Amino acid sequence: MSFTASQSSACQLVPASLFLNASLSLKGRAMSRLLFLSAAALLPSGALAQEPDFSRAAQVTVTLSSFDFAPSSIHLRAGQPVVLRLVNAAGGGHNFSAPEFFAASAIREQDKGLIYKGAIELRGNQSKDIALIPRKGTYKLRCTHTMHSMFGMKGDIVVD
Ligand SMILES: [Cu+2]
Repeated sequence: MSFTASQSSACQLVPASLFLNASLSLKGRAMSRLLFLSAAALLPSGALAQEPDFSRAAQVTVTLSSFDFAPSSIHLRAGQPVVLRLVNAAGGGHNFSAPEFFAASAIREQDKGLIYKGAIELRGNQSKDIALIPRKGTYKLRCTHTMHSMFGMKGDIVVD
């Protein structure tokens, strides 16, 4: 910026610069509001794009008992949303432990808390639903409760 002749007439310069600042900040505010609005408009669709529609997902029931998974070989389609319904038919607790499977899958946001250290715990006669999108692979499944897998409580999950 160069101040030449106008520098002497400060009384004219000051209001002009105030006006300029005011119009700039108005523009800035309008611009940030516009950016905010477009960001807000993007958020819901972005969230939808990330969170798939599980309402029409196939449901696959896995029954846990002492000491078995039924079926012991779970077959899923890669990339297809699915709701795993885990049903503990036993009076005692069991878990559905498949750390590699869960790590490879896209878990529905609200269900992430069901998994602790790669396993879903079920008290006696408890059921839990977990929605996810599995990734191609073969994964080990077992119950990590003491001796349960030795007694036969193990299986696999085949995703193709
Ligand atoms: Cu068990």
